[in-house]
Amino acid sequence: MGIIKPTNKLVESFKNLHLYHTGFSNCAMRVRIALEEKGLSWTSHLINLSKGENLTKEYISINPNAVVPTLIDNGIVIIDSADIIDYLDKKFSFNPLRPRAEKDEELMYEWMYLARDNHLSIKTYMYSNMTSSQNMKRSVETMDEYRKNQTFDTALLAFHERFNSNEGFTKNELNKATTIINNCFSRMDMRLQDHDWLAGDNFSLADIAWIPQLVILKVVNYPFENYPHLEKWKNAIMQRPSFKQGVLDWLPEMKK
Ligand SMILES: N[C@@H](CCC(=O)N[C@@H](CS)C(=O)NCC(=O)O)C(=O)O
Repeated sequence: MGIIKPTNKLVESFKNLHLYHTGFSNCAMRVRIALEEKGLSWTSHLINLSKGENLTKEYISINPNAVVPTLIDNGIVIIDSADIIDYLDKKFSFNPLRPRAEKDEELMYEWMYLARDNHLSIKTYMYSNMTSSQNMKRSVETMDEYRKNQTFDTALLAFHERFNSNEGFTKNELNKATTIINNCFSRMDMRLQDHDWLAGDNFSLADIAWIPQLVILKVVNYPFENYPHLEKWKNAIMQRPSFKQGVLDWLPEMKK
């Protein structure tokens, strides 16, 4: 969605960069990695998703989708992780995170949007496989309130309706999500067979968009052994200081 006009006027007075985010959120990881790669300093506002802090009226007045991340740049509010990292790279031209050749840049956008647009498939896979997911079910009252407030992201609302229903996701829904994810990783593995990075010759927003998906899917033992070239790519990214600063430092339980 990019730049939006929030109903919350307070954030419009914020100076410099502020990020509303969550440690274990793939979308927020993207933005933190991009901020670290650019060498930008920023103020952290942690949102606890399991306590429903994203569902409060106050947060919805900043981000109408009731999701993290949200970036504020000197009062300008930007939502959606792909749009945020693109905004950051365009606004701060140093340490560029995009290929120079136009056709490689197009490929970068293709990969980046693919990661963003498959978010609900990954979420379906995660919620279906996480042992703790039953604790993530919302109460009837919370869902009633959410239904009233979630007027923007109808696909996300439908996801939560299904997850919080008595039946949960059907086998078909899980199979569909798994096939989408498998197809993405097969394509990535094929590209990485003879390339170091997803687009162009250097690390770019495409790689930043995808690495968090591997981080979270690892938690539910997604079978990455089926994609040998992804492993080499993942290891190279994990060596970058931005991975430590943007991912591991926010996930103390994963550092062990
Ligand atoms: N397309 C959005 C998706 C954002 C999103 O769904 N964020 C998740 C965390 S990764 C969230 O806040 N979920 C809260 C919820 O599902 O209610 C983006 O890339 O920023």
